[in-house]
Amino acid sequence: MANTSELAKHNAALAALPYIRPGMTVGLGTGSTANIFVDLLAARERREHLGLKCIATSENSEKQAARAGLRLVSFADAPMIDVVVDGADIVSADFCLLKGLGGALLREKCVAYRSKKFIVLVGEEKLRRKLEGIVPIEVLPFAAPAVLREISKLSKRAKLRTAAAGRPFITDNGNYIIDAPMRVSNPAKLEAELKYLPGVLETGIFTRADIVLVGNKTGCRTLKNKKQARPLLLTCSCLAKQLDCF
Ligand code: A5P
Repeated sequence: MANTSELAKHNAALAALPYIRPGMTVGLGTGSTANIFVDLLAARERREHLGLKCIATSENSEKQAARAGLRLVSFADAPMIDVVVDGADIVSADFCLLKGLGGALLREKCVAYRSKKFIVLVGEEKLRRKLEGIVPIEVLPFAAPAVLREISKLSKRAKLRTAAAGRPFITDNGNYIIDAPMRVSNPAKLEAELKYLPGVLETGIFTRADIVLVGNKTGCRTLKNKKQARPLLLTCSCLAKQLDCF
């Protein structure tokens, strides 16, 4: 018999399936909840032949999706991502997230921020009024000591993530991660300020989520963000018009 947390993950993943329609390009998240969604999606693809294209956010999710028979594409074949389904570590009341405890934050953000709809799967225990917790920050190994010194001014307990035998944890992109416990009062501002430090490649602060599916042991409730974020491609086209580019 599955425990409550597993049931909650399963129910959230199940609730994401109706958002997937034939021919869509689907971003596949990383982590234990996203894994459940990938298996459910693959089973539906086998049953219904939806002709989905999938873009993975980590080597793990790519391997899992390939094993399950989903068709994988890269950004070269996916000019627009219809929907991304991923987990999160913390979700605040204003639909901001902390992600990256699994170490895949950089590719996760590359995919999520380029999607038309970003769906997040969590259990009740991850909901908070304000964003607070470990902020993972992916950094270039060359600059890691400098970035750690700088980030330590914001978070005294910031430290380099380690793996086996105390060696630095290495991401799929060959980088390090600094884990910085913080209370984030202004997520958008902190996201931008951290990105301003040379050597910081990405932060686990996500300032967009369109739908949060909150699983529990008997079902799932849906939180909808009324503020619709625009995919980056549209934002860039508007910017180009304003700046009179091209
Ligand atoms: C991976 O880098 C993370 O962002 C995960 O999406 C997040 O840690 C949630 O993972 P679980 O679904 O395993 O809790």
